[in-house]
Amino acid sequence: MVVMTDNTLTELERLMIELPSWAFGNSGTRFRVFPTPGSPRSIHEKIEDAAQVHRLTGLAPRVALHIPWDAVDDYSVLQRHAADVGMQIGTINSNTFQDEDYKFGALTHEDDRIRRKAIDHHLACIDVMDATGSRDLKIWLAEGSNYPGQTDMRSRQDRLADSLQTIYDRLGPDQRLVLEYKFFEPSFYHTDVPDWGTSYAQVAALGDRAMVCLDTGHHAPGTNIEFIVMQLLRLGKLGSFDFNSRFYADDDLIVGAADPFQLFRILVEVVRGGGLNNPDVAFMLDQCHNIENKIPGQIRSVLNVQEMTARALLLDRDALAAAQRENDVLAANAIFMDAFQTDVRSALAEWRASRGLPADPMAAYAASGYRDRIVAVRAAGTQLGWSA
Ligand code: LRH
Ligand code: MN
Repeated sequence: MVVMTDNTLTELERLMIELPSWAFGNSGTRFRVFPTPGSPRSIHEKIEDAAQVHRLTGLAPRVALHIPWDAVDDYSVLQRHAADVGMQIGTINSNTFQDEDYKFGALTHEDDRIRRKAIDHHLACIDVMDATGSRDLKIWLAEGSNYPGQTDMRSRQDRLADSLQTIYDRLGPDQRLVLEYKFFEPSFYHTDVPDWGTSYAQVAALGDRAMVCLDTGHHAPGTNIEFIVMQLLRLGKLGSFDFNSRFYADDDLIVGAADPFQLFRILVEVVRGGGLNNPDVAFMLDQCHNIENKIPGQIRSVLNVQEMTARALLLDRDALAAAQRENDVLAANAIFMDAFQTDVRSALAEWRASRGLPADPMAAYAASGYRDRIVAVRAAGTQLGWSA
């Protein structure tokens, strides 16, 4: 059985992963949203489901909201409900990708009325943050074009910078905005924030409380994502992760499921760059469980991040640095692979049990009867999906 050092256990003890409210609702493919029995009918029920993940793993005390999907009349009531089930409300996500007016853009739109509407939506999201005590406003923009010549990419960047400045100026002293990039979809020719460089350029122009959000599913195939992680940490501009995994595009699959080695390599750079348990670098999941049950899907996800973090912490840095200095290529790679190939699962199970948590959270959830209860209780009413 692998022995985990005190330092490793201390770091694992502090690991905190924010859950996306929308992962608990029905989501789907571009062709169909498959309803799942027991799916939540309200943001309150989404938060109750998120609380199950935290109760069984001790890893996920915060849930991110998406506005307007999770909009309510009184956020202090929602916050009290979250507190009642042991949860906090985290990142507030804006949404300018489902409104008719935003067909040709929102924060980049040529029409001042439409741009103002999109800016006002973000200001309303900051009002929500004031009510929930959330620190981060996460902005992902679906804006771009589908055909060359369709639009002027340069002036859109200028309008985007202006819109973001107006939003940034409204932030409170303890609030931040994180700008998420994505290389394509729903736009297929150009995307206004397609890569880390564009997000960095835009947020660097705003100020210290504007950061980059890295969604692991938003890169062109073959991209060395851990290099981007290294660089953004080096620049002090990595604000948050949206963790998930993919085989092809923005598949939003369970983090670590499609490429566990990539997740390991990313977390090695997080640890090396001082990004682990660093309050400046938020860990969040951004996934959709289209065919698998959602709560165990989220449990599996946070356990995958915990497991790969443990392996990254086991990397023998001194031996690696010595081999790197010697340009001993094979030795360096062997040291790196040794950490990745170290099976930490039974040590983690034992450690969970030592902290009063179930050794096997997946089995504990299956045995809890929670699923049968929600299927029965939620048979009536309308399940939530990702539509405004
Ligand atoms: C865009 C995205 C963004 C969310 C959405 C649900 O693809 O990653 O982070 O707003 O998914
Ligand atoms: Mn995302």
